[in-house]
Amino acid sequence: MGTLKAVAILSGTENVNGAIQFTQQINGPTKVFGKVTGLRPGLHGFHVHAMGDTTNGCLSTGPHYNPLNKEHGAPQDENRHAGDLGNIIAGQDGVAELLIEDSQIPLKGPDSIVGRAVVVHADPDDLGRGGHKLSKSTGNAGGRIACGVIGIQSAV
Ligand SMILES: [Cu+2]
Ligand SMILES: [Zn+2]
Repeated sequence: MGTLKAVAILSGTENVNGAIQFTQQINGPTKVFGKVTGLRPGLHGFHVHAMGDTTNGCLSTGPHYNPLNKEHGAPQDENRHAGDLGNIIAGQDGVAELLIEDSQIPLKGPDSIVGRAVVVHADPDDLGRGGHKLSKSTGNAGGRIACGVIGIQSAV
Protein backbone atom coordinates (compact mmCIF):
# COMPACT_ATOMS: atom_id res chain seq x y z
CA MET A 1 0.00 0.00 0.00
CA GLY A 2 1.53 3.27 -1.10
CA THR A 3 0.99 6.87 -0.23
CA LEU A 4 -0.16 9.33 -2.85
CA LYS A 5 1.33 12.81 -2.65
CA ALA A 6 0.40 16.07 -4.30
CA VAL A 7 1.46 19.68 -3.86
CA ALA A 8 0.13 23.15 -4.65
CA ILE A 9 2.35 26.22 -4.65
CA LEU A 10 0.20 29.26 -3.90
CA SER A 11 0.77 32.74 -5.18
CA GLY A 12 -1.42 35.73 -5.72
CA THR A 13 -2.06 39.34 -4.93
CA GLU A 14 -0.89 41.29 -1.89
CA ASN A 15 2.25 39.15 -1.55
CA VAL A 16 0.36 36.11 -0.30
CA ASN A 17 2.35 32.92 -0.81
CA GLY A 18 2.25 29.35 0.38
CA ALA A 19 2.90 25.70 -0.16
CA ILE A 20 0.26 23.08 0.55
CA GLN A 21 0.96 19.36 0.68
CA PHE A 22 -1.56 16.57 0.26
CA THR A 23 -1.02 12.96 1.25
CA GLN A 24 -3.37 10.02 1.06
CA GLN A 25 -2.98 6.39 1.99
CA ILE A 26 -4.90 4.28 -0.52
CA ASN A 27 -8.64 4.69 0.18
CA GLY A 28 -7.96 6.69 3.36
CA PRO A 29 -8.69 10.36 4.07
CA THR A 30 -6.46 13.03 2.56
CA LYS A 31 -4.19 15.01 4.87
CA VAL A 32 -3.69 18.63 3.87
CA PHE A 33 -0.88 20.56 5.51
CA GLY A 34 1.32 23.52 4.91
CA LYS A 35 1.77 27.20 5.43
CA VAL A 36 0.44 30.39 3.89
CA THR A 37 2.20 33.72 4.50
CA GLY A 38 1.39 37.38 3.89
CA LEU A 39 -2.20 37.14 5.12
CA ARG A 40 -4.25 39.60 7.10
CA PRO A 41 -4.60 38.17 10.64
CA GLY A 42 -7.80 36.17 11.12
CA LEU A 43 -9.89 33.69 9.17
CA HIS A 44 -9.63 33.11 5.43
CA GLY A 45 -11.82 30.82 3.33
CA PHE A 46 -9.88 27.84 2.00
CA HIS A 47 -11.25 25.68 -0.80
CA VAL A 48 -10.50 23.36 -3.64
CA HIS A 49 -11.89 24.96 -6.79
CA ALA A 50 -12.90 23.00 -9.87
CA MET A 51 -10.32 24.05 -12.46
CA GLY A 52 -6.56 23.90 -12.46
CA ASP A 53 -6.52 26.96 -14.67
CA THR A 54 -4.78 30.17 -13.62
CA THR A 55 -4.80 31.82 -17.07
CA ASN A 56 -6.68 34.76 -15.62
CA GLY A 57 -5.23 34.43 -12.13
CA CYS A 58 -7.30 32.78 -9.41
CA LEU A 59 -10.53 33.86 -11.13
CA SER A 60 -10.18 31.15 -13.77
CA THR A 61 -10.12 28.33 -11.21
CA GLY A 62 -13.92 28.24 -11.44
CA PRO A 63 -16.36 27.50 -8.62
CA HIS A 64 -15.84 25.29 -5.58
CA TYR A 65 -15.17 21.71 -6.60
CA ASN A 66 -18.59 20.08 -6.37
CA PRO A 67 -18.82 16.69 -8.08
CA LEU A 68 -21.89 15.69 -6.04
CA ASN A 69 -23.86 18.84 -6.87
CA LYS A 70 -24.42 19.97 -3.29
CA GLU A 71 -24.66 23.34 -1.53
CA HIS A 72 -21.81 25.19 0.12
CA GLY A 73 -21.19 24.18 3.72
CA ALA A 74 -18.73 23.45 6.49
CA PRO A 75 -16.23 20.58 6.19
CA GLN A 76 -18.17 18.51 8.72
CA ASP A 77 -21.55 19.03 7.03
CA GLU A 78 -23.33 16.35 5.02
CA ASN A 79 -24.43 19.00 2.53
CA ARG A 80 -21.17 20.59 1.36
CA HIS A 81 -19.08 20.94 -1.73
CA ALA A 82 -16.24 18.42 -1.80
CA GLY A 83 -13.92 21.42 -2.04
CA ASP A 84 -15.18 23.06 1.15
CA LEU A 85 -12.24 22.93 3.54
CA GLY A 86 -13.47 25.73 5.81
CA ASN A 87 -11.10 28.44 7.01
CA ILE A 88 -7.44 28.79 7.73
CA ILE A 89 -6.38 31.14 10.53
CA ALA A 90 -3.55 33.59 10.22
CA GLY A 91 -1.82 34.88 13.34
CA GLN A 92 -0.62 38.42 13.97
CA ASP A 93 2.43 37.60 11.86
CA GLY A 94 0.20 36.91 8.86
CA VAL A 95 1.14 33.23 8.81
CA ALA A 96 -1.41 30.41 8.75
CA GLU A 97 -0.21 26.89 9.39
CA LEU A 98 -2.76 24.29 8.60
CA LEU A 99 -3.40 20.62 9.12
CA ILE A 100 -6.68 19.30 7.77
CA GLU A 101 -7.88 15.76 7.30
CA ASP A 102 -10.75 15.26 4.88
CA SER A 103 -12.45 12.33 3.17
CA GLN A 104 -13.96 14.11 0.16
CA ILE A 105 -10.79 15.17 -1.63
CA PRO A 106 -9.09 11.99 -2.91
CA LEU A 107 -5.86 12.12 -4.92
CA LYS A 108 -6.93 9.30 -7.21
CA GLY A 109 -10.09 8.06 -8.92
CA PRO A 110 -13.05 9.81 -10.59
CA ASP A 111 -13.34 12.54 -7.92
CA SER A 112 -9.61 13.21 -7.65
CA ILE A 113 -8.58 16.79 -6.89
CA VAL A 114 -5.30 16.48 -8.79
CA GLY A 115 -5.32 19.01 -11.63
CA ARG A 116 -7.71 21.30 -9.75
CA ALA A 117 -6.72 24.28 -7.59
CA VAL A 118 -6.48 25.45 -3.99
CA VAL A 119 -7.76 28.97 -3.34
CA VAL A 120 -7.29 31.24 -0.29
CA HIS A 121 -9.80 34.06 0.16
CA ALA A 122 -9.63 37.57 1.55
CA ASP A 123 -12.46 37.04 4.04
CA PRO A 124 -13.81 34.36 6.37
CA ASP A 125 -15.96 31.59 4.87
CA ASP A 126 -19.32 31.74 6.69
CA LEU A 127 -19.71 27.97 6.09
CA GLY A 128 -23.12 28.47 4.47
CA ARG A 129 -24.60 29.98 7.62
CA GLY A 130 -24.19 33.70 7.07
CA GLY A 131 -27.59 34.43 5.54
CA HIS A 132 -25.90 36.33 2.71
CA LYS A 133 -27.01 35.63 -0.85
CA LEU A 134 -23.60 34.07 -1.51
CA SER A 135 -23.54 31.93 1.66
CA LYS A 136 -24.87 28.80 -0.03
CA SER A 137 -22.52 29.04 -3.01
CA THR A 138 -19.23 30.53 -1.80
CA GLY A 139 -19.58 31.18 1.92
CA ASN A 140 -19.26 34.87 1.03
CA ALA A 141 -15.50 34.56 1.46
CA GLY A 142 -14.62 37.57 -0.69
CA GLY A 143 -11.80 37.90 -3.21
CA ARG A 144 -9.36 35.22 -4.21
CA ILE A 145 -6.01 36.36 -2.84
CA ALA A 146 -3.88 33.31 -3.63
CA CYS A 147 -4.20 30.05 -5.51
CA GLY A 148 -2.19 27.18 -6.89
CA VAL A 149 -2.77 24.15 -9.08
CA ILE A 150 -2.66 20.78 -7.34
CA GLY A 151 -0.07 18.59 -9.03
CA ILE A 152 1.15 15.07 -8.50
CA GLN A 153 4.22 15.06 -6.32
CA SER A 154 4.84 11.35 -6.12
CA ALA A 155 2.90 8.12 -6.08
CA VAL A 156 5.15 5.48 -4.59
CU1 LIG B 1 -12.82 29.44 -2.73
ZN1 LIG C 1 -18.25 25.59 -1.32
